[in-house]
Amino acid sequence: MSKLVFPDQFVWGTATASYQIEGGVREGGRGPSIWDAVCYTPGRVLNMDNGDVACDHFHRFKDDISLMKELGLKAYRFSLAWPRIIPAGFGDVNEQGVAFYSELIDCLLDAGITPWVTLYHWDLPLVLQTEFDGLINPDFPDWFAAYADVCFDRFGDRVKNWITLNEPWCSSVLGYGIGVHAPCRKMDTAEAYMAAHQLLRGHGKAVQLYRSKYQSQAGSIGITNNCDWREPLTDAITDQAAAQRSLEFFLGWFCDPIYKGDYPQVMRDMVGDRLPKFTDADKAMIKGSSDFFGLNHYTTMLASEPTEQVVERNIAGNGGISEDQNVTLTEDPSWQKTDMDWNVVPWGSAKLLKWIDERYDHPPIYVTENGCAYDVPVIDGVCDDPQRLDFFKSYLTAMHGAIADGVDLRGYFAWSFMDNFEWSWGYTKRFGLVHTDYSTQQRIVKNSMKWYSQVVQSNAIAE
Ligand code: PNW
Repeated sequence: MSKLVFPDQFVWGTATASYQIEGGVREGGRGPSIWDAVCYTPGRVLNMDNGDVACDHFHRFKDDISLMKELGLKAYRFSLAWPRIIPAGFGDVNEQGVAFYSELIDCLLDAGITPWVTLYHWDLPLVLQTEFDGLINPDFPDWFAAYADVCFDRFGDRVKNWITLNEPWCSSVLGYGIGVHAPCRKMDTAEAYMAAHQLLRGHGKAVQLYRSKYQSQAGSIGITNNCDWREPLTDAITDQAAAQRSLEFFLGWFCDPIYKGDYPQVMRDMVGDRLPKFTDADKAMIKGSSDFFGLNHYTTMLASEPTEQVVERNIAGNGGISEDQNVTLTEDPSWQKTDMDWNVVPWGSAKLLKWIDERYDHPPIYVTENGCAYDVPVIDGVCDDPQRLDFFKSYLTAMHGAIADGVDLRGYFAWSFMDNFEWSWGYTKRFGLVHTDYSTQQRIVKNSMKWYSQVVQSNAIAE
């Protein structure tokens, strides 16, 4: 049996996010977030599920970390809930919230697990939304940097890997363009572009602060963006251009400012005045503001030149603000799908990694999320999920190929450590490598996790 061995020092882990697993939303001095409000608004989340209890990780984090240790996991990416640390968004620090995360971080380090900490994974303190318009307020970067300052100050002695924002594309497009994520705005596409703009400025400001004030902590800091792959439907030059345009609207939107200093030209041309402009000071602050390239990747679509102007804005295919990019997205009927209806196309991940490598001049890349939803029953205490195992095996094999092809991929975090609250889908989509029984809070290690644990421990995939 041959083996695909990963580079030495390759970082292996799993990922979660605060609102999706913690629960304890009214405990420990936590303030409400925009997701608490959305969950209590009829029609927004399937079954009106909410994060009040979730995986009860707030109370069970020690057991969860013991399980990670038992499984030999080496790194763990999780997020801090801003409303636990600064419940009113800015101003007073909630010491109980700081103590909670401090204990969690110590517990990870005691277990020999490296923490990778995301500062913002969508749970904005509610008051920033209701009183100040949230992400579209030009003061957002100041609030975010002040919050980041507290986190660096309190946790930076122990945390050396920081991610400022998780998927600003989702916050902007799903939160403001399509309205399926908090704060569920969808009136005006200019708001989506403004949210993205202030998120990028906030990221830049937090990084500037970290690099100037906390240099002695000697950590690294970056941002995580999400992107699907876009494969041209045909070889036609117009379809190739459509695929490229779609990638620039998806990933270039957030990464061109960071690696090149401004939004992609195609976006400036097609979005016009609704796309905000960076000042020279913003450009200088944002350019070069990521020590590594954080990538969340889930699926692939086929892209082609539309026969008529796209008018419908649709979440199907994660098309973003589709009418602005004017690309037709389709799928190959032979592709398998996960419970999210997302296509399983492992080679798309290798092509995307190569595209990033070329466009952004060979950055060190960490895949900070990749995974799939499949609902598999537990029978006699066993959760046998071969589809998930195949998903991880095929994607990791493709990514290994990208490394062989020269891409500087340095780490991989499977989404997710355990089944959890899947945003507007509530608890109906199970992404976990560990099964969560929501009635008993029992964790059951799925067979895919047993396999992944072997991969992590051997730094290789057995073919
Ligand atoms: C990511 N899309 O969300 C998030 O970072 C996780 O919190 C989430 O649980 C996971 O992926 C699975 O969904 C995404 O429409 C949500 O392109 C939607 C999209 C992408 C990522």
